[in-house]
Amino acid sequence: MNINKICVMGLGYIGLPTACLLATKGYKVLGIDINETIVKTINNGNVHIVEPDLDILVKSAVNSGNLKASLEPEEADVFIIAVPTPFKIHNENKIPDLIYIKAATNKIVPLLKRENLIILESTSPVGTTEYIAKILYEKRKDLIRLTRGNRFAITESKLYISHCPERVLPGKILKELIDNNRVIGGINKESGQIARDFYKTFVNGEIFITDSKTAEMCKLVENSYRDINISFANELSIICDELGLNVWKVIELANKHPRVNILQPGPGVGGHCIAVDPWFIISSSPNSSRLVRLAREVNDYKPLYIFEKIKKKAERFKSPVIGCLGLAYKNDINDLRESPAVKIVRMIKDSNIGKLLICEPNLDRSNEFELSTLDEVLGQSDIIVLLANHREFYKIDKELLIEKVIIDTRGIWK
Ligand code: SAJ
Repeated sequence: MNINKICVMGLGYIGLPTACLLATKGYKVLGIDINETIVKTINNGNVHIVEPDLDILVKSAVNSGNLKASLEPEEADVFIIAVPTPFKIHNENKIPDLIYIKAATNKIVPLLKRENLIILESTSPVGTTEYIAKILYEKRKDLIRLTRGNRFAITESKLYISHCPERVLPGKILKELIDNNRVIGGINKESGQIARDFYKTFVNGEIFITDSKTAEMCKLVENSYRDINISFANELSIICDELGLNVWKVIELANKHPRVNILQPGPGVGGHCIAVDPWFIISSSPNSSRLVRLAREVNDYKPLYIFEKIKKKAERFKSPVIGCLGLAYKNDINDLRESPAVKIVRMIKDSNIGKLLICEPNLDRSNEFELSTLDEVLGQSDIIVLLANHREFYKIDKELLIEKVIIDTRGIWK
């Protein structure tokens, strides 16, 4: 299959780096986003995301003429869908919301031609790739045929449709896009093979082909695995507090065992992946996913636990100043999605337990909170709460922390 032009639907944390990488490989790439400001920013060679080296890559991709952003897709050889898959609340349960996937699919429907390759990169509940195929079947019977009846089976497809879940770690996206192994799930054998040939042109990692449902489940399992392991570390931190032990030391020593590798406790689990994706497993198998749900509950409880700790310390002061370091969901990024730090800061703000100061070096400003400099926070606070282990905070002179109450949720001053 001869591939020249690629449309990337969604220019977020996955879509934008992917679009840039493909542009630098010589493909003509059109990146699509529903946000006009994002489209303009990218066409000016700028970025709306903090990610190491992404700014340089966007600039060179745009300058080369191979990357353009637009609100509307055009005909292409490959369509990559990299839009968000949030959850919504339904009868008090968190269920996947496929609204953006549906919208992106509907947008490309009239543009599709024979032999187009459609790739879903968004993390999705099991069955979503087939759901896309069904939407296409309903609107483009000239390109795709299904068997009659309820059972889904493609009898003939002039399109190749595959799921290739993204696996990159925010903070290391550009490296991991190239080096990570990939799992590709086709709706049929040819779809998997054609998608693999395409990924081989820009991925150094190994590529494994399977069916689309297995690939979807595989991605959900990866993030649930991490969620469950972090929840163990978070639970240990609460137990060690009760026993008066240093959890960081306990974990460090336990990890000296050749088969033990406990992760790090923190203020909770944030980001748009690990805090969200396990719910896609829970919603499809609610009675059987007890451990997956419990891990979510343990991790979701941690911000409240930290807030209670701050509140207790604040009671010692007449009019305490509480300085919070970090708002992002993890180190050295500006992503606030599902951030436990934001939840904790909101609780402090709403409770009036003291004056709140916040430093987030990766943000110029926040719409919700007033931000202070690191010097202001260190100079004025009685209580310092370390919420994100940003590189700037490791450089803090420890002398400045003497005589302050320290709540270090990340263990950088252990
Ligand atoms: N965290 C801890 N303790 C740890 C590790 C992480 O508290 O020991 C917290 C972080 O502070 C953060 C959250 O967990 O709040 C998630 O951070 P992360 O670095 O573990 O992962 P993400 O969400 O940035 O990216 C994950 C990755 N998945 C896995 O490692 C299995 C990435 O490879 C995925 O591509 C990404 O989700 C995604 O997009 O799904």
